[in-house]
Formats: sequence, structure tokens, C-alpha cells
Amino acid sequence: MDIRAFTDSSRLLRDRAALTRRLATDGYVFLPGFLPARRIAAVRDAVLALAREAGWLLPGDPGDPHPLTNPAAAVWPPDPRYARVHRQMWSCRALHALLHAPALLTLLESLLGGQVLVHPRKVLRVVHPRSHGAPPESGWHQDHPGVQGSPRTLTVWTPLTPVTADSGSLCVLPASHGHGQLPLRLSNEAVVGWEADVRPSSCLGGPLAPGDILVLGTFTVHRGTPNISRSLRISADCRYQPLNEPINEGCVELLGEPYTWDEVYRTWPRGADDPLAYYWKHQPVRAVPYDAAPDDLRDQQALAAGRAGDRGALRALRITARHSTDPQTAAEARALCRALGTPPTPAHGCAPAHLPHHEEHS
Ligand SMILES: O=C(O)CCC(=O)C(=O)O
Repeated sequence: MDIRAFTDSSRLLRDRAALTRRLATDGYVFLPGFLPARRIAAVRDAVLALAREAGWLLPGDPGDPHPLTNPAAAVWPPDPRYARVHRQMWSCRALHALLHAPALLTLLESLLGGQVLVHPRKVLRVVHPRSHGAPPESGWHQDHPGVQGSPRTLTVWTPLTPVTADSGSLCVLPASHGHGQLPLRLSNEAVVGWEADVRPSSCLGGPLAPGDILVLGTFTVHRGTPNISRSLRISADCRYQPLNEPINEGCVELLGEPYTWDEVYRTWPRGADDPLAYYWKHQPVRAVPYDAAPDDLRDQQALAAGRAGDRGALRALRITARHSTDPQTAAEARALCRALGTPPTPAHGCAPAHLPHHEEHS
């Protein structure tokens, strides 16, 4: 795959109409050094301290942004030991505060042309080296089928550790947002078992520094690439949408998680009195139920491929077996896994099929 550099749009920060036009044309804007390195370092150091405490890192300089990981301690979702550490990392107040940075809010307000709702459920991705057995990354995807809510939603993705040739990163297909929701194909190489049915020969990517941000539309096709280094790749992402448009309740509430917002806030110095705690309760938020139709379609696609003996459906079938809300569909997915010679145990890194953005290396 030919990987070309993102176009630097910093010059357009002085001309917000031109920046908005560029986003509309390219489906993304890249703004190097937009966030203060000091704030990024504070989040990264907090995450790395928890990784160190959990034994995920080999002994070394605590200030090193690329500490080596400890292969002997490698655990993945759905292992509860992974979930416990990731939850502590994700709960860090500094992570949530970073994604509410005033400069970001001003930028998003100008790109969206009005008041912005910051999605409460932020995403922290801690991607372990592939060589230690880490699960696959998100394949090519659009955020909209999982995120739902406003079709004008924008994603901000920002690296907390330097992105190098080996760390892997976010790759983007420019101008891929203009055809609405794309069909999906089954893929054992994508964490959720499916990816957008695209076969690009080139994409945008390459080295990024902490503080750089990528802003993507919710239909812009992108993917995570493998971490072939020996350290963690850590990044954060968050979605922003017009305040007056509906939001999927799964992007607000911690649905499917074994913990509550109250428990998260208990770890913050000011607890639920923190101005960021339940901030959305003071806004006119219109939360709507998640629409499971895209998942049902994917489950049926996986079952049909499984019945036809397609081993390319295995990851999707294991995810369907674990997450389908229809017991008959889940039972058939289990039976098909066995028939294809694989136990229907949860695929490592497996996550709700519909939420590539909450995938669990996240
Ligand atoms: O950071 C990654 O590895 C993938 C990010 C992603 O897929 C997303 O933001 O939707």
C-alpha cells in the first residue's frame, strides 16, 4: 500500500470558511501541533504509569514515551485483567479534559457552524505490539454505522505517543465520504470481523507527533494499522456533533460496561462536583436508542457465509456468537464456528460488533 502524507491545513486556521471547505472536500483536516504538548504528556504519563503498575512495561526510564512492553504480561480483552487496567487508564480526568480543550471546542464550533455536543464516551486506544499477540486493528470503516446520531458528527483523533514508521497509526482514504454508507465485507483481519468493502491502492498516513490532530467526517473511511514496534501506541479520540441533533444513547451512557459514570467520577479529585462530570445533563441533549439494524444485517451476512463454509467469516461469527441479542442467531453462529473447526470462544480483542470506535483495544 502506498502511504502518502496528510495535507497540513494549519494555514487555513486563519480562514475558518476555507478550513470547513477543505473538510467538506477531503473528508478530513490535519492540524499538526494543534494541542499543547504539555497536556498530551500529562495524559500519556498517567496512562503509562498505570501500564507500568500493571506490569505491562519492562523496567526503564519513566519519562520515555516509548517504553518497551513486557510480552510476559500481555493480556487482551475480553480478559478481565485487561479491562480493569484499561478502565483505570480511560477514567483519567486529564484524558477527558484534553478532549474538551477550549481550542478544540472553538475549532469544532466553527467547523460545525454552531454549538457543539462533545460525546461523553471518549475513546482511549492502547495498542500493543502485534508480535506480542495483540488483536487486529479496526479494518477500513466509517464511524457512522456504529456511532449513529448526527450524520454531521466529526471525529478528532490524536496520538499521545509519537507515531513512527513502526508504531502504526490511523490511515485515511481522502474524499471517501461522498457515497454515504458503504457496503461491508467479512474480514478476519479487522477487530470487529467486518470492514468497509474498499480495496485502495493508496491512503494517507505517516509519522505524527503528540499534539497533532486529525479531524474526520463520520463517513470518511479510515483504519488503524498494526503496531510492529515493541512499545505501546497510545491515542485518544472523541466525537463532536451539533448540539441540536440527536445522539445515540450508547455514546452518552456507559451501556454494556460493568461500571457507571458515578464510579468514574469517584476517581476524580472533585468527584461528581467536577465541572466535567455529567456536563451533558446541563445541555439540551436528545439521546435516541441505538439502531441495531446494521448489526442484524452483518449477523445475517456472517451466518450466510458460515453456512457456505467460508472461513473468512470466522471472526465475525465469533463476535455474532457473543454479541447477538437474538439467541437463535447466536446459537447458529456458535454451531457454525464449530462446524468450521474453531471453538466459539470470544475472539481476542472482540468487541460489540457495531462499535468499531469502542473496540477494545480501546
Ligand atoms: O486508532 C486506531 O487504531 C483506530 C481508530 C479508529 O478506528 C477510529 O477512530 O474510528
